[in-house]
Amino acid sequence: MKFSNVILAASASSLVLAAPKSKTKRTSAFQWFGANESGAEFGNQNIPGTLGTDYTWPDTSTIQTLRNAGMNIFRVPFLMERLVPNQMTGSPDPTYLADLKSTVNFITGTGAYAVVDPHNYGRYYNNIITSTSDFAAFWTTVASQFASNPRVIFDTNNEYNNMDQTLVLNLNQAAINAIRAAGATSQYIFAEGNSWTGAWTWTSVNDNMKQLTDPSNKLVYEMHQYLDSDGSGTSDQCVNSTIGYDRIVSATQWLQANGKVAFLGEFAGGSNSVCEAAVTGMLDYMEQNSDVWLGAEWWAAGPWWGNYIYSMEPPSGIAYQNYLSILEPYFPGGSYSGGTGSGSGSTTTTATTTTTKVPPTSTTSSASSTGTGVAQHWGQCGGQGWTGPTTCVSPYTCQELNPYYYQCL
Ligand SMILES: *[C@@H]1O[C@H](CO)[C@@H](O)[C@H](O)[C@H]1NC(C)=O
Ligand SMILES: CC(=O)N[C@H]1CO[C@H](CO)[C@@H](O)[C@@H]1O
Repeated sequence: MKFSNVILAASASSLVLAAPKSKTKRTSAFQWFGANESGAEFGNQNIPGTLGTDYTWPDTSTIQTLRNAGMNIFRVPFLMERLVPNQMTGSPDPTYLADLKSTVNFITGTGAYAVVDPHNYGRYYNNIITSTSDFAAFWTTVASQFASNPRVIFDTNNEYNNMDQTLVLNLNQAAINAIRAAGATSQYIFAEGNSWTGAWTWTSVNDNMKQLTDPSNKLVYEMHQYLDSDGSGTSDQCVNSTIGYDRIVSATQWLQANGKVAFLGEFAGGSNSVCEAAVTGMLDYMEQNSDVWLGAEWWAAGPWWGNYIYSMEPPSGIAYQNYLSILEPYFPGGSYSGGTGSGSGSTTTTATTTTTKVPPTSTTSSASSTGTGVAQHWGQCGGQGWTGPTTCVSPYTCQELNPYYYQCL
């Protein structure tokens, strides 16, 4: 999402009641689930800008809170111009680099993955990056700093858009080659596509991205998907309760047809029942296709979000209050047990394990929950492959949201 598009929609009723915790305890099919940790990319009209005024770094204590809840991946956006000023072939700014490393090392020190995200939309000082060799030089610099940390993930760039399609392909390939040549051979690389890397337009825009090659075979396509009418992630209203599923089906089929895997690097929804159904419908469909979907990341946490409609920042972000308990069942390391009805997302279930699924061989499906009985409000109650309860606790009824997901509403 473009920061300039963000609507700080402070809702008068800012703390809507959290949805009851209702999902039954089960194992997530995802390898990763987490949040963007926004801050260091703020103030992009002020380069380099001043720490504490124009930008900030994520708060490690709130990252720890989300980590304790079971999240195991955090995306750290930053600006290329602040890290490597003046020219992409230049040297890193020592202070900004040290702060980036400190944030990344904190995250990976908890056992989670840190996504190093140049939040630049394929641009450097507002000009589209056209030199693959300069871009490769930038990635040589960055990757060499993190080459020895296996829990770092390199995200080539945030949301390429309005660029030549072959250029987007070539920039990604240049980044991959540079990262591997810098000695970072064990880490995952996330490649983003054109048109803001949207899942809903992936097949029509980014088909050529299947040509990317990675000598380490740890390439993951990062897609983003918002559920408001224009897909920009600027409204707390979702199109309808199935829009999450609707918008990722074609990309899912593309991944399967081409033997690729993906990560949903940005998604969110407003704190209301339509969006909650759309979000859970999308995530359930992704889990059922976990051969190609490795996980997802909420947009966004970060200390400066205030009343932002999607803020996942503990303790008072509206999404933290409303969505954490809804998302917890999808956390890979979590031991979510649900059912306490205690409301806000204050549950802390310490995650100590990390799965090690390697793409693209996983065939895990979460749709095989055993069990009979009655599903709770918001719980899944049907859908292709579902073997769990199909009746709902009174007064809720089981409603088909899509062929893969029926929910007690
Ligand atoms: C939701 O909106 C999408 C896009 O307009 C549409 O294709 C889909 O059928 C809608 N779903 C429902 C349940 O109305
Ligand atoms: C999922 C998510 O929140 N992604 C965001 C990560 O941070 C960048 C920088 O602000 C945003 O542009 C992304 O939308």
